[in-house]
Amino acid sequence: MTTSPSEPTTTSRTPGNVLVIGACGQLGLELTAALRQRYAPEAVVAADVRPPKDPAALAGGPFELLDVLDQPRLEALVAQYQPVQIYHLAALLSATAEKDPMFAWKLNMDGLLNVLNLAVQYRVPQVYWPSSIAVFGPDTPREHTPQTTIMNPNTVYGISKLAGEQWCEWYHRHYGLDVRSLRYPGLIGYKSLPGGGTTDYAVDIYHKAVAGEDFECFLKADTYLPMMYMPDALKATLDLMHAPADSIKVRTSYNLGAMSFSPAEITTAIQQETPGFQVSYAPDQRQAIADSWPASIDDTAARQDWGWAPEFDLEKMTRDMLVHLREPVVA
Ligand code: VAH
Repeated sequence: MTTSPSEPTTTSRTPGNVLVIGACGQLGLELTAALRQRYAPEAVVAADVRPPKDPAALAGGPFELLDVLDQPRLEALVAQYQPVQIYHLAALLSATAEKDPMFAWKLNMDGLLNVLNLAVQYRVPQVYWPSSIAVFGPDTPREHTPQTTIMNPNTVYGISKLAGEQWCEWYHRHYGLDVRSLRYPGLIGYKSLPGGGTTDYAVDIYHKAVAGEDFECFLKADTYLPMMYMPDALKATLDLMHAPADSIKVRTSYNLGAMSFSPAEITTAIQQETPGFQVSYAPDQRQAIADSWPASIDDTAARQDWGWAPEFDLEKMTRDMLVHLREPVVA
């Protein structure tokens, strides 16, 4: 049962311990690697409810089994490692959450509240928690969606992310907790596979192209969605977390953009590099989710407050993805 934080626990803090919860997910694997490059590898503790499929993926530093709903276990890890940063990524994504709404709400909400309460109790200096463009809904302006606008998400995932944003702002205002957040678009990378999202097609399509197979897309050809290459997402996350606290003016979650494209456009970009690659379209239940989300994002606030600037567009991302996916797998 989630409880409010008890009296802060006095702590002696070894510099640099970082706890990544949900480290085996698409973002978690890459963010853990980036943090281990930035900090001492042994100081970045990867945690997830099950070990990584590939043991080598997180072999560079400590790994702990953790179900973020197991509050005593989470508290034991926070007390043991005394993190100066917690990155709490564990959640059910949009498509999966629609299939198990009550567990999705429990994991996405109680998991966040467990982290926020322990961060206050153990005086963890910083917390990061990802939100999503899923917080917007079908009556949100779809083009250049503003930072502050109509927000009526109609997915369980979006409802939980919108509620989570409000909790983050409350914990900042009520306890002074330095919790920061980004509304990620669809994330695309070659080092890890997505799981249960509506934007997953944009990763799967590259794998099919490299395998020399045709691809069946679960969204319509003209479905525009905001997307971002993983190196840009990692840069944004670390830039946000290292920005001076007084530059962070948004304590719900920052809009974050880089590019928008449709399945037809990413197909054309891949065909420039992989002639003959063919895509067919078979929209499924994820089409309705995609149709409720913005087509493009206004991230002026992130650019003004802490200097956000993306590096990758569709063509540059496509070249980089295909080069890396074509590299021989080192046994
Ligand atoms: C999803 N990849 O599809 C996530 C993301 C904007 C989409 O939040 O659920």
